[in-house]
This record gives sequence, structure tokens and C-alpha cells, in this order.
Amino acid sequence: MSIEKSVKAFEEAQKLIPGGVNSPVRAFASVGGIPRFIASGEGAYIIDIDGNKYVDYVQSWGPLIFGHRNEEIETAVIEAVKHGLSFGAPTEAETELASMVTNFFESIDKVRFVSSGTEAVMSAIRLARGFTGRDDIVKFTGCYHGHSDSLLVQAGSGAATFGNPSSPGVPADFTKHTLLATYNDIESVKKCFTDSKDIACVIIEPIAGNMGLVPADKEFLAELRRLCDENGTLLIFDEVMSGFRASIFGAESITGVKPDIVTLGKVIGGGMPVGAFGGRSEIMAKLSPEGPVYQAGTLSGNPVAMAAGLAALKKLKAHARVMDVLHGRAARLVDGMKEMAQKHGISLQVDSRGSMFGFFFNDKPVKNFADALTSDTVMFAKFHAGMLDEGYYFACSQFETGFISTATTDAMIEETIKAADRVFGRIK
Ligand code: KE4
Repeated sequence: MSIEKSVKAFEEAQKLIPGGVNSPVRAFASVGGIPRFIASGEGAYIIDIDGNKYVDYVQSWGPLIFGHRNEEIETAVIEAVKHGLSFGAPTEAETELASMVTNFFESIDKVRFVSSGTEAVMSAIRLARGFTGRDDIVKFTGCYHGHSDSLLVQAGSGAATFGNPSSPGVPADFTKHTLLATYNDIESVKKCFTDSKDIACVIIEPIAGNMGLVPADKEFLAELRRLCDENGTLLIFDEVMSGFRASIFGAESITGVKPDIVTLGKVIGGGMPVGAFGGRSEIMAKLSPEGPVYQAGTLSGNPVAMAAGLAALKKLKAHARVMDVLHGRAARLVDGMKEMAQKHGISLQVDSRGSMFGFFFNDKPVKNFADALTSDTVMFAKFHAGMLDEGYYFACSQFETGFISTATTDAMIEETIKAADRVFGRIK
């Protein structure tokens, strides 16, 4: 497989764009090798600028549940473009998409659209602080909620729950209100509530996808809900990735735990830049211009992006059983990969939720970020490179999640498993 055009394109890009990419994970830093520069997508495939074709299990990190260049979404976008790109004024498309989101998510009475998941989460936290009048927030190590300052936090020293900045450029003052807990560990959350009586919200990925795929235990989430209720703290489910990927009715429909605010992104934009946050009417009423909590955006609710999101959600509504089909395929993929790994004496932990799947090169189950970090990232990198050579495009980090689209056929899944067999045989 020749990738000489990507090699040259990467050299050129690095002269003008930091790291040659507009989002760090794309640079292949954790797996090595040269990121493929993509020329086009078609259904389940992406084609790079050297003409190599890959079955795409990244799907733009989640948005493309119907694969690349889905006809209905493409038609809707082209139709919207013919009326203009942006008005900075309300359009009925925003109300229509809001109606779809609130109908799918029982916990959402009202919703505000923004242009990214980061913006959705940043705004949701400000809203939670404004609604409760409190300053502190709790997040979990291993969960990623976008790159707003107060969420770029790493564990502090020792048993301290208050975190430190995880990135230069974030003043300690900006993270001093952020407490860190351990995923699936309710005692660590109780400690946060002991250390602070001023917690506005707890934010969690109920189905974590940014440490690899690590779903929260139902009992843990139920306890989390109880703790938040006891302390007058809001519970935020960050479903930017899992929303409409694990279930079309949200993690609440799987876990039975109802959040106060939900953040969304990816699928609801159909591949265009859209984020959203929503919740109970009394909470959303605090948001400007109805209430005092300020939030704004030039391209929020952009009509072309709304058209793409609407087409995607209309398709999901029309084919409600699609998630069962995708879940079956995701489960088959990871079960097949586990079987092939075992055949070659390789330990692989696998899991799937709806159209999301994950695997760890690890001999123990992964329940939190510390567990995830014990995975064999060297083996992951060899697997990733081997599968690329076989024509399969997996997420370029052990700490990411894979995705199945409606364009990913059963036959492709079987061929992927066979390719994994060959690659495991070469890297063991
Ligand atoms: P964006 O700002 O990237 O649209 O969304 C941030 C975000 C918020 N919450 C969750 C649960 C997320 O997964 C994300 C973004 N996900 C990553 C994938 N790990 C996007 C890929 C990237 O950073 O390039």
C-alpha cells in the first residue's frame, strides 16, 4: 500500500498547521506512522489521497451513523444551501430539530444548539453553576468533555480531590473549583461531597468513550443520582459521543437514571458542526435571554447544520430498530476479534453499547481510567498499523471508541474479523 501522497501532504501541513492537524488525535502520535489524508468517503469506506480504500470504524469520531455521503443527509444539506448559509436569525429548522431532540430524550424539555461538544459542555456547566448558585464541579478521571479550561484537569497530589490543570495555559485558578472522582467508584464521589459543600454539578459520560469504551455500572449511576439529589447538585450526562450512538433514547433509557442536563453533539449534526445542551424547563429558563446565565454563538443553530441533523434524526426515527441491528454488528465484531486474539494467545477485553465498540489489550476487565492505562499500547499500535495495511481504519488511540454505521455490512464485519486474525498472527 503506497502512502507517499499522505507523507508529502503531512510534511506540507506541518509547515502551516500545528502538528499538521486541526485536532491532536488525528496526528497518529499514540500509534506512530503517518496519518492518512482523506480524499473522500463513500458509505462504509474512506479513500485516502493515494487511492487506498478503508472500511471506516471512526466515522469522524461518531457523527456518521449512516456512513459517508448518505443520500438523504446530502440532499437535505444541498437543499438548505440553496436558501442561504447563515442568517444569524431564528429559523424553523432549529425548532424542528429541538422538537426531535426533546421527543427522543425524556429528560430534555428545552434545548439550546451550539457549534461543538466543547461549547455544549462549557455552557451546561455555566448553566448548572448559575442555577444552583454554586461554584464547584465534579468530573471523573478518564472522561473527556471537550477542551474548556475548567475541564482540562488532572489528579492532584495524593488523595486530594481538587484537580490541577492538565494543560499549560490553564491557570490553577481556573481548575480550583474542579474536583476529580474515579469512574465506577461511588466512595470517591462521596469524598468530593465531603470536601465541598458547594458542588453545582457532577458531569459524567454515562457510557465513557474517551478512555476506550467503559460503560458506567447501573448501580453506580443510581447511587450518583441519589448523592446529587441529597446534596442539591445537578447531574449532567455528557452524551456528545454516546447520544444516538448507544441508544436513540439516551443513556437514561438504558440505565434508568435520569440526568438534570444532557449534552449532545456529533450525530445530531449529521456530520456538520452541531452541539446541544438541554434539560428541565426550570433549569433551561435560567439561560439568556429568558434568564441571566449568558451564552451565545454566531453560528448556533446554523440552518445548513440543522438540515443535516434533522435528516439524520428523521432517519433514526423512521428506523427505530436500527440500533438493535447496529448493536448486533458491533457485538459480533468485538466477539470475533476476541476469539481471534485468544487463538493467538493475546488478551483482549471487549465491549459494545449500541453502535459503539471498544477493546483493550489487557488481561483484566477495565472499569476506570487507571485500569485502562495498564493496557498494552504498543500492541494496540501494532494492531492499528496492521489493520490499516489490511484496509481497516480504526481509531488511532487505545483510549478511543470505534463505531458501526448502517453502511457497515455483516460481510464487512466478517472480513474485518478475518483481517484481525491475520494481524494478530503477525504481531503476537
Ligand atoms: P467537540 O468539541 O470535539 O465537538 O466535543 C467535545 C466532546 C465532549 N464530550 C465528549 C463525551 C466527547 O467525546 C467529545 C469529543 N470527542 C472526541 C473523541 N474522543 C472528538 C475527537 C477529537 O477531539 O478530535
